[in-house]
Amino acid sequence: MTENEFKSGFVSIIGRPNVGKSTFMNKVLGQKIAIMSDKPQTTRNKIQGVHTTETSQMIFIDTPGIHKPKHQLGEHMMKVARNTLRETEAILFLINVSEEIGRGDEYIIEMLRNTSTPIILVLNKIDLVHPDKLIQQIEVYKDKLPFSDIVPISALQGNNVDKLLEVLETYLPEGPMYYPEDRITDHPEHFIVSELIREKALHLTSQEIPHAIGVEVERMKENDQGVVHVQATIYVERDSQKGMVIGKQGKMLKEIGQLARMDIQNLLGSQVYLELWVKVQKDWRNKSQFIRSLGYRD
Ligand code: GDP
Ligand code: MG
Ligand code: K
Repeated sequence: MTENEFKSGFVSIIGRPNVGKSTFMNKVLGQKIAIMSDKPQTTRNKIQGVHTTETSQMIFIDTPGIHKPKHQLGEHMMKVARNTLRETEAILFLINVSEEIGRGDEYIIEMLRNTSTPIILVLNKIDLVHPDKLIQQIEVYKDKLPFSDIVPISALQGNNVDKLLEVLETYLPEGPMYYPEDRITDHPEHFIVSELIREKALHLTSQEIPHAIGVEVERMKENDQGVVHVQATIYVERDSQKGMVIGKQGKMLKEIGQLARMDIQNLLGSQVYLELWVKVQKDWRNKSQFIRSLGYRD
């Protein structure tokens, strides 16, 4: 008998204002709010929350720039939005089923037109309409995009929200628990950013290093020009590994930094200045306190 692997991944939420995105997130997160930061936004690509069950973890993020009228949307933001959509496992496109389709909805449909990421149409506020109306709305929307699934819900009353989460889980690949289950933090981005850096370091360095690498993001701060300054440390166990991560004349570290920076920029929707350090911390894997400070599961 094989045991099913844990699944995890990112999910983007899109919908014009007032369709119920926040209500949906609140319903999903319930009392177990893992991540909901009301801090001034350091990034435009806000993590809305993390939903963890025994079998999966979904990280919900919103899509920057999606609510803005086209003329206000710079090319850069457009690109960021597209990248976000491409890099998530699924897109939840929320509409308000009690209102006729409007320009805001049409705009999002246009934006989603050439996305290869699975799109789930979520018809919200079913508590406000007669079932006939719901069927009518499905007719209006169903051919506008090749939706992977269509799920009616009431985010406010909670109807069918579990079903939506079940559907969503089928789109997640096998993956780690990115956030400890009970993590409460104002800086959820730190952990994801550290994972991105770790991934590059693992990818570029030789076989013997991987498990000895840990990454801690010490600081992320946006300046007045909107550039996010990220300071992070890559931890290794031995001096020899430090040498490998840094590379000849710093070449390896530079490459890790360049690749990670691009991913972080896509994630945050901001320009990023990445400062990377490498430190030897002997036996860091055995120090559970230390591991926890890096955000890993024990
Ligand atoms: P957002 O702008 O997309 O985040 O929308 P909000 O979550 O702030 O919701 C906008 C309004 O719609 C609020 O007054 C919510 O209470 C209401 N709302 C959200 N979901 C539902 C629903 O399923 N049914 C009803 N009747 N109202 C809802
Ligand atoms: Mg909202
Ligand atoms: K943020």
